[in-house]
Amino acid sequence: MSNKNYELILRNCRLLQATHKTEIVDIAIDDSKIAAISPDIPAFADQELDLQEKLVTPPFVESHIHLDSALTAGEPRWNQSGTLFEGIEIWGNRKQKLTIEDVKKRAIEILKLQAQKGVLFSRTHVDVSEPTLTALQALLEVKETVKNWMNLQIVAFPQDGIYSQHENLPLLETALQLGVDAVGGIPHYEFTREDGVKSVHQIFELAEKYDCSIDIHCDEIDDDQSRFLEVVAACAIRTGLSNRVTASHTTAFASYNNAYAEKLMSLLEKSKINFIANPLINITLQGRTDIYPKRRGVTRVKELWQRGLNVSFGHDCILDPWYSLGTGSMLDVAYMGVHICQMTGMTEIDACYQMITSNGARTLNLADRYGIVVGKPANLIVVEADSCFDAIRKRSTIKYVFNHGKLLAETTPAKIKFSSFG
Ligand code: 17E
Ligand code: FE2
Repeated sequence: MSNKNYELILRNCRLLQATHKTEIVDIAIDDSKIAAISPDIPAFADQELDLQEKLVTPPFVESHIHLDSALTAGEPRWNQSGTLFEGIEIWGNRKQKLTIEDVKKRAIEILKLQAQKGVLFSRTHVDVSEPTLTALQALLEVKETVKNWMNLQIVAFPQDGIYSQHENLPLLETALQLGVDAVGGIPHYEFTREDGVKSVHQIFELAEKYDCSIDIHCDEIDDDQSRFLEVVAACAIRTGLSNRVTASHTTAFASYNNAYAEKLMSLLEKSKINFIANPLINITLQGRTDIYPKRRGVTRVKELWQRGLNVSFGHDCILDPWYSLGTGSMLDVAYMGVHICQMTGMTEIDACYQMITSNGARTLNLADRYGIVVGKPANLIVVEADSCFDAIRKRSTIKYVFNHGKLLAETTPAKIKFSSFG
């Protein structure tokens, strides 16, 4: 018997091995890191917890959210058409009333909601086509405030387009100087196709100048002629920035003809960029100009995944002008993804779990700090399930959230008591 004394040992954890398989192990935690993983750790700990063979995985990664607009649904009015464009118009109105306190309060409320549901890494877009940069200043403060329990990345997102007004480009550059993690864009919303292409080149120049990642809202429209993804992929290949580049949404990819889609896929494979689909929002915002048949409007998730490209799922919105629902639960996101991407096979459902965990971590470039591996920070979640399939099917409760070896949140599953069937 070893005389080693750990701070904490989690006994009987169901840990993921290769796809489908799990094994029961003990996990020892010391000095906020994972100190040992073994079927039976013969040691003492200051504290031990028997997890009774529940699923233990790395935390969820929320790879795409807009915290600045979260919790503003209905202000000043509801989105009647349900389109992206009406959402942008309503937000254009609401954002004139932003204050630092208003943004901070809503953002922290959402981050707490996420943390409680097992998210410890989150990437938010923040609108920087607003002359005071209030939302950005607030979120930079929030990032600092939450840093001990939430790893927050910020993308400077020019919601109104880079070239729609003269001041937008300088505003974007000021945002980068203030220190963000990534630069964003919205090429399909620029006035012309030429402006859209130019905006992508501009974004790459800025990323190189400020040494940051790229995460572009790309082709978020049902227009089969919206083809900025190929420009993003080509720029990624030419600059070599590949794994720091992400194309979010790419909903038009679902409308491209298959001959073009096939050619594009080969380019994407060369580019090795990351993709983020937002199933809850894509199914809601897209298809609005269709009568019947109505498009699903989600990008070719299954095909990208089959080609070995990195795809993650994001929530995108929680109660905002684009989406009046949202719970913060990544299992809800994956559940919708399984359905609208038709990823209902057993390995496909497991892949959808990866799309809310390790694939998101890859997009956010978290390799040094993500995963249940000896030596890494002890960030993990305990799920009331015995497989990833089970977790998504039941959208299980996240029983414990461990952050750097400390219990951050605990949720007790609802108890149901029948009185009588008589
Ligand atoms: N802005 C945008 O351009 N697209 C979205 N899906 C959201 C905001 C939520
Ligand atoms: Fe978005």
